[in-house]
Amino acid sequence: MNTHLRRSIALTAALTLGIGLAAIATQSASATVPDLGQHVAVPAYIPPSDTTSWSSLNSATSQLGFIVVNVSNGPGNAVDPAWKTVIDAAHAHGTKVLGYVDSGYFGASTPARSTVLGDTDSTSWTVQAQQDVNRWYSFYGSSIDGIFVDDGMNTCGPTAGSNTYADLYENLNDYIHGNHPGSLTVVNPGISVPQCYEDAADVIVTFEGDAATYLAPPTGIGPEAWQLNGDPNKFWNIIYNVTSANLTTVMNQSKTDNAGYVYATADTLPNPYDTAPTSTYWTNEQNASKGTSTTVPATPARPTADDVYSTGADFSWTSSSASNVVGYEVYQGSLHVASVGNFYPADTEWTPAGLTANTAYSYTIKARTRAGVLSAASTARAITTDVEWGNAASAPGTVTTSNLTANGVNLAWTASTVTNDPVAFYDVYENGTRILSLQPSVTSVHIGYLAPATAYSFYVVARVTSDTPSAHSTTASVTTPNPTPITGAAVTFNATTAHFEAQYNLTYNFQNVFIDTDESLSTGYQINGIGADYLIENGTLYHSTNELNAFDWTPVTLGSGPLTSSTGGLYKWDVPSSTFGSATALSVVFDGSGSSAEATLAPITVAKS
Ligand SMILES: [Ca+2]
Repeated sequence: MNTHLRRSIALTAALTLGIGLAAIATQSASATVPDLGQHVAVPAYIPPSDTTSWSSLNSATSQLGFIVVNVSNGPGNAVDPAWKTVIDAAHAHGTKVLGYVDSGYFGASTPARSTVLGDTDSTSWTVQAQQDVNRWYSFYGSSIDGIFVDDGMNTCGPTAGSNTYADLYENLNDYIHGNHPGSLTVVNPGISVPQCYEDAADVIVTFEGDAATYLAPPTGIGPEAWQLNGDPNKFWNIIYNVTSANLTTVMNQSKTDNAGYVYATADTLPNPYDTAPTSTYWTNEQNASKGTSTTVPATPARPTADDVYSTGADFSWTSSSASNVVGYEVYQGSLHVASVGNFYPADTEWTPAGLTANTAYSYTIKARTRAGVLSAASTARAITTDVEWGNAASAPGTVTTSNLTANGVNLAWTASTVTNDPVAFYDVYENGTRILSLQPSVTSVHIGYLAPATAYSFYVVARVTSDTPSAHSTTASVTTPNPTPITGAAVTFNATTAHFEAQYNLTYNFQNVFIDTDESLSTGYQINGIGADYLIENGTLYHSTNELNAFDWTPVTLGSGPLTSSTGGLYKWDVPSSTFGSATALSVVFDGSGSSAEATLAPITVAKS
């Protein structure tokens, strides 16, 4: 099986969080449509086998800004050759390709989301997200142009005045930019957010929903003032169920809402992102995203480096007073590294993330009009970052390991005791490679994505604010066990309940139960000799759409469940027998996929008792 159900981008309406209500703009303020030059950006959760959709994307004009790819709620467990083909082709076409990373709301939603290791705390989600970022670049290399962070929160913090949530996204954003210069980052709250999210990512998804909601947003859903007055390149709106007849209206609304990135699709729930627009619709969408004015803005002033330090510099430049200049593009040499809003009447300011000490860099900027026309490049500003001047911290204390499983281990250390300069990060090294950079308050982590039957060594380094590293901590070594992936699989089927359970001994993004209810291979999805008419994937039951052997499913609503528990990897599901109609026997295949190599058991057949 090489396709899976993709969770759609978070359907945030279901999220039980407060909505930032500050400064909701009225939709009627602008009668005429602004001349906004946009880019189309596509959540391309499209099976690589859908050559029609991929051909459409890979024939797009330069109006296509970026696409988001999602192998398995993230990068999967290894390079997928079919995905590599479409990712490489899109990148070669000039389209930026962003890898999907789940932030799980950093565990702060209700109910709390779990990492693949089963943790719900914000540090564990940070660890998994950083590891997922590393794996996208490790698997798909230079064809990855950035990272899409799903499941963004939409309040600044848990209480008024707290910025805890926004800071978690900002720290992840800095990790991505610092480790991958020039990468484009996106965060998806799916709804308008307060301005505390301004530095959470390069681009923020401030609407994800259907056309009807987009065109007549309920209170609290429409764009906030800082979006309407900000740099359009900061905002992406995603609208599904857009008919051909409605396309122009929706695209005009996105310009009125000042969204520099937009996606309209005729596709609908449950997964509006598993196809791409084609033919006339696609052409019309790209054309509608263009600006019309060709006025070239004045060349901006040369940026000033107000302060240069070992990991960065504070730049500023005189803002343009021209009302059509909405932002600037910043280049480090020939590499585009940022879009920055025009701060007029104040000076515009920008700070890069994670420069290397004692290294020469050169920066230029270009002004950008609302219609999307760029100026000539400014005179360059050359800098050389400072040397690592600070006092190194003492090495972190003894590293210990616990809770070793086939795919994970807990690592703990004691904080550096001598810190003449403040510690900025604890860096965790796995087999000599830095895999995590953590806030200085963190001294224990649950590391995932280990391979079974494999030797690992870990040490920790403290890095102070001037980037000077400490000596290594002691090294801890472990060898992971090699369990049978799925054990204890069992099915019971009586007049009232069908019960399924299995012990999953490896971590997976998807715990699957394929169920053939008519004992016919020629109905439903074929796997290991059964034709599955139903599928349980994690906490959801699906019915096959009955297209022969297609991986195409529709959710089935149950009164409760089907998942009743998953403690320690022992998954138990109950489904009312009436759901399966007149079935007299069930043939069942248990399966796990995603972050570990796929495991698929032989069918278990049980007659109704
Ligand atoms: Ca069947």
